[in-house]
Amino acid sequence: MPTEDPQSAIRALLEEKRVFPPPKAFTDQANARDGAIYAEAAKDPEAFWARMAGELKWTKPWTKVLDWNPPHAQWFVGGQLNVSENCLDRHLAGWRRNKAAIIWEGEPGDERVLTYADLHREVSKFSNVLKGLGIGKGDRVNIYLPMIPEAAVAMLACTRIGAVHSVVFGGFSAESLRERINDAGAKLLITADGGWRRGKILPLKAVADEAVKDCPTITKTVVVRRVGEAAGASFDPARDVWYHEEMAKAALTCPPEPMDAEDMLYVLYTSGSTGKPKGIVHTTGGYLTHVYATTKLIFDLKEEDVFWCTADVGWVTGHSYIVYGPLANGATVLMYEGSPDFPDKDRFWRIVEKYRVTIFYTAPTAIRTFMRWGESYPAGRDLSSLRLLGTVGEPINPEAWMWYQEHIGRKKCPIVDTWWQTETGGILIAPLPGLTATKPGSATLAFPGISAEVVNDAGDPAAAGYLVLTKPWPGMLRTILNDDKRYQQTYWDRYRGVFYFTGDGAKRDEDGFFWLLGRVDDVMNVSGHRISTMEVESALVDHPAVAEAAVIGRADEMKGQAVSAFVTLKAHIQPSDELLKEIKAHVVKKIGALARPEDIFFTSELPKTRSGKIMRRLLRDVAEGRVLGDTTTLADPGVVAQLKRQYEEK
Ligand code: 6R9
Repeated sequence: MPTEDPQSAIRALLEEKRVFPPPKAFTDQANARDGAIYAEAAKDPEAFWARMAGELKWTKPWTKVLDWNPPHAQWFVGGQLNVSENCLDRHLAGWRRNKAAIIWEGEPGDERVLTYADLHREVSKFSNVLKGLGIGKGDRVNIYLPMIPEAAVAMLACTRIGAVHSVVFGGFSAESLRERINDAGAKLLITADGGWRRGKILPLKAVADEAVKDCPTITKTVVVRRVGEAAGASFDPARDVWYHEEMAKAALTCPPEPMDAEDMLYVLYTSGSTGKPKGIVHTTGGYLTHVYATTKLIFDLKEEDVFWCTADVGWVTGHSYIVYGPLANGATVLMYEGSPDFPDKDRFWRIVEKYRVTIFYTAPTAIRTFMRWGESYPAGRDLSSLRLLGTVGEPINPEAWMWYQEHIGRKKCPIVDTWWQTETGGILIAPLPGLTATKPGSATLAFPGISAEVVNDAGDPAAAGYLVLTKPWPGMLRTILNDDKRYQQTYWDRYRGVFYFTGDGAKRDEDGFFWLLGRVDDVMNVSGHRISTMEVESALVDHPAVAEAAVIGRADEMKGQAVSAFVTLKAHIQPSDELLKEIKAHVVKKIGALARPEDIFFTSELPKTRSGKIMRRLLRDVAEGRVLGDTTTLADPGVVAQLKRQYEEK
């Protein structure tokens, strides 16, 4: 049922006035503590990025920092480097060799620590395994793994030999996996027999088997033994090889392949406003520079930190801030396999206490869940090691921000609210924690070297409107795989190739601070996950009983948005609870559990304009219990009034 006041989150953002200057003790030790950095980078962004890139190891220097032919950018043209060499080999010369690179905790409580030397050896060995399986520079490799160190090993091994990885989140269905494998034309799939989630086994291998049945480009599957016998995974000796068996035979060293700065590094699929997911293309030099610099300055990484980003490596946050950003900085990363409430709701705080985590980065939806569980869970654990907190994925409501600051940060940790997208590669808007004052609910200012603006429809600066980026940046997507036209249409046509259109609404306050207000397109944000309304609609109409469907993201206190579906059934089919369950299950089978509709509402008609367009805005009004907006353009205004009556009776 609709919440009492679904717009309250946005209103709270618009009325927020509190300001928290950076704590002096933090500023005194911060990586970024000279405020001149903003002006200096604004004056010459290319010089700023070149300085950052210069902290990495290049095997051939670039000849030009930026080559900009709108809407296509090339960064560090002519330069060569290897990502795995920068994330691993570069740290082996001194004492960092035996420093923890990855501290891993499995959900059942098993533990592993890989030092930089260990990780380097595992990655080198797996690079040789990949080569032995016929994978070389430019080949596509699909990764469908749980949160285990092998996920990072597989990604880094691809970068070592110049193969392009495409990681698919372990919660996606066989159909979603298949679609992504085929779009990328992957030759190899790396998966596991299973993974652990809330004490249950995720049957990854079974899903992978189902997917690759129709993947003609896949020649082999590498299977990591994570769960063992209990997973009951099948094994096809003609196609499958065990990771541990291949690793046992592999040579210990593998020279890193020199890569051009603009060689493709990875593809990562994300939802857009059509049904088909987009393969976002990231390249080597600019991306690594961007995630290296943002990790160093926004997360203030120091040698002794333990950095924990709770995202899954299947999302961009995991790529940039579990693997590439922190490892390029030589940091210690914590990786956790399972759920925050298993075996109990203090699991995260036990982990912070156990490993003395110093920097903690999570999503607002998780913070709201912790709030609901109550402060006794964090209060019962020693969180004194924490010194900096971060959030990402959706706007944070001021109430959750304040709770985070008080109950997790114990009022001494700055909070960095970081705005960015799969497409941007790395963070673009966020405070520098030693320099920027924070305001609860605001992502504050553009990162040095980044040019962001809020504009109206005409493209003129406005106090409220659309967030755009007015200059290219090193981590930006280069194109959409196999669809450069869609790249141009989605991001650049709206402002004639001059601005990058983010798809987010935003406002700017009197201090120039950015306040993100959510998506303005047909993309929903459910618990920080991007889902397209069209994708869910296609899954719904794929069910034999469904005639037509419209999906909206309804405001939800915990998840940010919840998937709400309006469905008309084919003639002679009667609505029932049974059918409702069946249709929900169908969406899960088509896309994955993350897209399961929270509610499905059967209706005899959908509100449409005279030209036949479904009026989603009105459906949102109905679902959120608002007074109905303008219905004059409707073909039959009675439909929506009827819907509203029905909905309220439910
Ligand atoms: C990194 C990531 C991107 C969309 C983006 C926006 C929303 C992300 C946010 C935020 C407000 C923040 N978003 N961070 N909104 N404040 N700090 O989440 O990538 O999955 O591609 O989602 O998420 O709407 O456009 P992705």
